[in-house]
Amino acid sequence: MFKGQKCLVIGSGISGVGAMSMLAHMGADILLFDGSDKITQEELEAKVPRGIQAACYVRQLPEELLSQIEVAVLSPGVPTDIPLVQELRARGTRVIGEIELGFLAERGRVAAITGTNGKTTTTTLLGEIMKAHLGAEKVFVVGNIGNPYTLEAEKTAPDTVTVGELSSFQLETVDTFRPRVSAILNVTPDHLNRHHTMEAYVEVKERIAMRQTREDICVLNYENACTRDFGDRCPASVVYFSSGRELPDGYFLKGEEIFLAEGGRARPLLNIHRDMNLVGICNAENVMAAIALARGLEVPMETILRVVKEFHAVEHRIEYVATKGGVAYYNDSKGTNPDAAIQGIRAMSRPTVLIGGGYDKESEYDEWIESFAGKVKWLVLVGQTREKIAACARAHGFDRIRMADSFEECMRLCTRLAQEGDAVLLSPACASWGMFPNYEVRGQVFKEYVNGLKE
Ligand code: UMA
Repeated sequence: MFKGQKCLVIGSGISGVGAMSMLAHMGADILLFDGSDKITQEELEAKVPRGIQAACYVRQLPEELLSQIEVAVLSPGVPTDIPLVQELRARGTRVIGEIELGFLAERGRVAAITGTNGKTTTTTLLGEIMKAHLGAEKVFVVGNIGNPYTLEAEKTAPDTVTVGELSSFQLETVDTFRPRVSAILNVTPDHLNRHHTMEAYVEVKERIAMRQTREDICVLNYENACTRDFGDRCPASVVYFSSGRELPDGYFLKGEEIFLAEGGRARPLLNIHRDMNLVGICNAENVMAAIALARGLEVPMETILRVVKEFHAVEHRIEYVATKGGVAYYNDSKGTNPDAAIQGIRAMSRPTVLIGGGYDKESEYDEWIESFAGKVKWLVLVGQTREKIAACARAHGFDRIRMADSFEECMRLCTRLAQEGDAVLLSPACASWGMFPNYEVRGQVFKEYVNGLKE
């Protein structure tokens, strides 16, 4: 496959690097393109992994080359409607995403997880369960979590399992991708600047199950209208989970207990307070999804529950940092959209000073503001979206707002506003871009500041 073919890799981030490595092993003739107006020819050439030959093109691809390209591999961050991609498609060139390329080399079973929120926690937890069951060397955790599929796919074998966190960006360009088990945890408005409409965003998420059949399993959230409705048209066998009602079949949360129901008979599996180190209903949902996925991969329930009980929060997701001067600090930098940030607020049990704002993804903030419900004492805003959020908050009658010009000023304000017994929560409802390279760095800066505070 691809031997001797001219393959164009678009994007020189970690996905592009993974794609180049895999294509090189396949004997492809590689071209690397990056459209960034900040990158130089030398910088792009330096991105090509050692030992690999690739012709590099910055910003402009020579017209005469376009007709020679046989396959184009897109990085997730590259929108599928940019002129270059449209032009290639118009010429009949095969355009695939980096995930699809990885799948072409897959020899084992695949578990794929998507959803607006909860993906990383569920993926990490399922990865841990599979490692406990099969041994760490037989499990690959890949995708949006930060590890390109194409760097691992060639190591797979019939007895390995690949656990993939897939974003909507990645699902846009899958084609033959068929996971043995999949999950759509929830779909709420996000990335509308890329997908334009909610309908398009939902459709893209559903592509995770597009090639599945009744022999495969798709785990869906009964409490999310989008995923519940998808159950009726999903080609896979559906397993539902619910945090809001008892189900005759599937997993549900009742009081503090998670139950497994089969044919109308339910048995308790674990207590979300006693047996879990994760906080919030959203995490009970993530745990139910991970259990359902692991069961779909034939892991004994005993192993699953043992791992769930030992599992701790993923970094940057409602992560407790420290208590300083009686104030508890939580890092939820991964709260990059209003829905994720709502989960962050729900998980707080103290009066909260909330940090919001960042890159504008054209989100609406009304529901997030409404979820403050007496719990948020102060809203400290920073970044590109701060005026938009402030206007929305005032329209909802919330005016305990402070503005910060920098992240550091924002931290100083928070420590001044918070009193003993309060919480400070970084859960900004916006991406970090513009202020930080990614949410990880934003969370790291927050934690460093907190850890540097006096006791
Ligand atoms: N580029 C172009 N043309 C464009 C757009 C981008 O050439 O039109 C170039 C950029 O100049 C840059 C490169 O593409 O050089 C970047 O590619 P990329 O944005 O796909 O970044 P990668 O480093 O390959 O990382 C991607 C994911 N990034 C995005 O989806 C934006 C990572 O998810 C993922 O971890 C990684 O692949 C491995 O699978 C990050 C993310 O922010 C964490 N995801 C979003 C989210 O979680 O909300 C979806």
